[in-house]
Amino acid sequence: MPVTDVRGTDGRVAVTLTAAETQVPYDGGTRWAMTYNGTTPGPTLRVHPGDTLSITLVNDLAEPTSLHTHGLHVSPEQDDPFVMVEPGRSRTFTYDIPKDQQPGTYWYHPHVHQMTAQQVAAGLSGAIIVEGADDTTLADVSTDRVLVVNDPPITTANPDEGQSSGGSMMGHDGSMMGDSGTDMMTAMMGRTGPRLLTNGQDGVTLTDPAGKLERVHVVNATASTSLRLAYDGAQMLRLASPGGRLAAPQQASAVELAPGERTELVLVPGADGGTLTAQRLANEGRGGPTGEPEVVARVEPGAGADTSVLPASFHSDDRDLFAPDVKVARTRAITLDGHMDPTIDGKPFDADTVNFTAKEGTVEEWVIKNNTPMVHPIHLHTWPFQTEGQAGWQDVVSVPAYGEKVIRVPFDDFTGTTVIHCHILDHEDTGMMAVIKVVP
Ligand SMILES: [Cu+2]
Repeated sequence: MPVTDVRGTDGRVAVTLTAAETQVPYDGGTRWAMTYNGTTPGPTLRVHPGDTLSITLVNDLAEPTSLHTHGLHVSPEQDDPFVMVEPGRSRTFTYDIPKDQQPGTYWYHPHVHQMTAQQVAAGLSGAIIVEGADDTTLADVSTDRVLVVNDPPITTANPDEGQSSGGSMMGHDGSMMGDSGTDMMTAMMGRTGPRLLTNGQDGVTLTDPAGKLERVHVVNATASTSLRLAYDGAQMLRLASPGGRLAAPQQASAVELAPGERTELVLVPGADGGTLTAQRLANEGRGGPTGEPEVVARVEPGAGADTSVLPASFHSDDRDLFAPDVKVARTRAITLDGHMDPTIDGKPFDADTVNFTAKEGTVEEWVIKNNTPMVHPIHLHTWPFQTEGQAGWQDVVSVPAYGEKVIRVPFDDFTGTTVIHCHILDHEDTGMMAVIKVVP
């Protein structure tokens, strides 16, 4: 089933997304999924900086759901992780996409504390592509694709049915269940499905005239799995970090994406095309590869030939937050603790407690220290940041087991209250989330 595009006119993009349990086509039959408008992933929303994006979320699920526009630099009032839509209800969310929003690949998904992992794993996700001037040039020389990768349960019915009523009980495997209805092993390791799917299928086939450049926007929409992408065609070029375009395309032999992260790649086909694969990385210890590489996309040469070339440079936000002249208003030490019950600074998530207060217009340095044997990919809403030693902008930072990462966050443009959390969504659901308030 192809992923549909939603575009707007005159600076307005409007869409209704109906979340529901659906049977979707899979492997010659069907499988159970949670879908937006009957598909997983949901439609790709294509917007421009300065646009108004209006999403009416209709909840036809049997449980609350919500909406988060991951990576967009929009106000916490508009992208509010505390607003839920109850079953049978609907709500319209309006997002004013700023004029300085970096063109790139973003995504939307539910953000319901204690249920985010199961809803995202079940298929509730879709891409948001912010298009700028370079996208017009790129569209002339490449074929644009959106590849949403996830690893849902492959099943005929809701695997969490009857397991989310609270209290502790025994899981399918005999292990104890926590309050969110998830067995403790899953809560600790993060849930995975049996196969990586791309746009809901076991890999997609991309056919174009021989030599045509394939530009792929890849979203890691898994609930808990970091991925290593590799390509065996002639060449793979990385055009963007998760938070926006790089100044120039970079040749890459592999690209790692934490859960929630995105990339934009150009696949240069060889004479026989090429195959883009993803290998899962462990959430424990050194985060090494586990299992075999799985097919994301096969590039197959079709009729005709194409010799287009990529632009040598792009518009990018080239601010360097680690430059010597950047004034750091505050340095904060943040610790990731707990193994069975992961926490931030030792405190489990409480929506009514502000954990961090920052001042609008300042740059903060966060030293994030991980005291656990697992990798934690930490995501901050609203404000993209830079990570020491990494190119470009990010909105997720993977902090290695017993290691630390340093990020710098510019709290530009908005005040308000939002969250930081682990994007191993089972960790978010069990408490590895904190409230941040930005004040004038
Ligand atoms: Cu985590």
